[in-house]
Amino acid sequence: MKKFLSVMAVSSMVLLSACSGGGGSTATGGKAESGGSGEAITLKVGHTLSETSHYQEGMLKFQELVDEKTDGSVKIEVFPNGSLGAERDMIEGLGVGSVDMVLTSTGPMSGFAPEVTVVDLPFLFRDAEHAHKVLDGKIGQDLSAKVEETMGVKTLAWWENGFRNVTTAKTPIEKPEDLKGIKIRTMESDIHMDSFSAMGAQPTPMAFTELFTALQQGTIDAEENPVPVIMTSRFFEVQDHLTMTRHFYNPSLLMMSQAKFDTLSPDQQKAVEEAAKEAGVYERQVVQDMETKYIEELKKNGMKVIENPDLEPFKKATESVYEKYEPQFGTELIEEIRNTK
Ligand code: EAX
Repeated sequence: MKKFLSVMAVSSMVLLSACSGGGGSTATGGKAESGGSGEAITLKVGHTLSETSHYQEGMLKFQELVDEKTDGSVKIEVFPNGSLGAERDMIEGLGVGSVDMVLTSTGPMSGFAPEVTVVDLPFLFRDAEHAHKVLDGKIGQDLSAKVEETMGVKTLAWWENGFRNVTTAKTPIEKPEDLKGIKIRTMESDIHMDSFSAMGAQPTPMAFTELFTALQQGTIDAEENPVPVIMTSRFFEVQDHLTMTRHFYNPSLLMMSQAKFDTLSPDQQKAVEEAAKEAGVYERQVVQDMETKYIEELKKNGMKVIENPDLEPFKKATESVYEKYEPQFGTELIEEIRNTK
């Protein structure tokens, strides 16, 4: 996969630089300055969520920080709403030069860098603080390095989508048995699909860009997402019930085309990486604030919310997923994640 991505990237970058007169910049002092041409380098970043989402809030902060840290020599152009494609398309685009950056959930990554999907295991993280400790420590660094090695991309920072919860059109979900036979959309993630099969549901993998229409047409009964997504993508218009199962913690990765990253000066590279990390800390706080605020908003918009379901039956129902995936990830890594304090 890496070889394919790098070959495609080289050919497309040659083509692109021929069109745009090339980039490259020398930098002096603490702020990266524009290169010989004096023109700013513009980096396009795509994500699938709306302009009011936590991803977009984080992106606006990232845009501001990059402009500031590079003294305007690098500009970030944000494309929300899947306007550069669904997450899988954008991840593929990194390798062929059609997309400079993508902010994606780890869900669709199983087709590109399966090692990173250990974070997608059900009920693996106690809370957001636990997840941040793991991702910001050696385990998160190792996972990012594996993504770079496997895919030939540059990982800039861990951001956050949040803890995922089940919504349904008509059926309140109080226990796993209530999911029996329910057609639920999942991300294109083997672990997520296996988890819902284990709970008796009928998982249907689908890109986020198709989800609202599928719910509206009733081709699926249910979906699962963090509260900020349910609110800002207006799923309350097509889903009546929300149960705070928090069954998966869903991190997001801000990734960049390696070929594009290599066109930046060392100072510009450092500035972009710093901005990505600082904006990620900001974005995680936005997620927490939105989760608190939006549960009440969702109730006001007519959703019936089960806020504190008994999670033990859901955890028990998904234990078989660990039996299947532990050999792939290794018991040691899973235990190390669980025991991170
Ligand atoms: O990464 O696909 C999903 O449900 C994700 O929450 C969305 O794409 C944001």
